[in-house]
Amino acid sequence: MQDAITSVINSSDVQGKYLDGSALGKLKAYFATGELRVRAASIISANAATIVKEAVAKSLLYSDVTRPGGNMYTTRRYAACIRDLDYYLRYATYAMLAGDPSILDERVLNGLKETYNSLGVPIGSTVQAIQAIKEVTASLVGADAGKEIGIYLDYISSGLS
Ligand SMILES: CCC1=C(C)/C(=C/C2=NC(=C\c3[nH]c(/C=C4\NC(=O)[C@H](C)[C@H]4CC)c(C)c3CCC(=O)O)/C(CCC(=O)O)=C2C)NC1=O
Repeated sequence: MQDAITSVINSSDVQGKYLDGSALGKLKAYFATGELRVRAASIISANAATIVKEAVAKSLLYSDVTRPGGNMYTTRRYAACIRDLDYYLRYATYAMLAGDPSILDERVLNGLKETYNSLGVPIGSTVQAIQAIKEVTASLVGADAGKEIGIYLDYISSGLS
């Protein structure tokens, strides 16, 4: 896992240089949004279960996936789906705090698409639910912080697609 600081320093070190203007700009932006991101993480952790529940109500409930024959049908599979969405929100929150998506590649997306395909988990519906999480979260944390967490929820969505 990397964060905004190690990522900028590593790439300067590879070139044997001090941080240049663009590297320093990245760090500046990271520090300037630090408080915003920490505050958002605290609101998200206090409301994670509600966020996931509302997102599911907005996107998946009463759709084909929850009906008999759907991939979320039966309590076990419904619970697996909720658990997956909770993983996405938690790891997106970690990535937002780090200011870097590498943790998502390493711990979430690695092999996920193949797992979903082999279990028949519909990726389109999953992406819809992740987008609903984005909306519900933004309405709780505010537009600016919503944009920050949105970057990493979108990263998961594109990684799955
Ligand atoms: C932290 C990293 C991590 C991730 C991301 C993860 C995902 C993950 N989700 C799984 C299953 C699953 N995932 C879903 C999810 C859904 N079905 C739907 O129709 C919805 C659209 C969607 C929810 C949005 C379901 C229903 C299963 C169970 C499928 C089955 O066993 O038939 C499985 C297979 C093993 C299991 O059932 O636990 C994995 C590995 N596991 C991990 O350790």
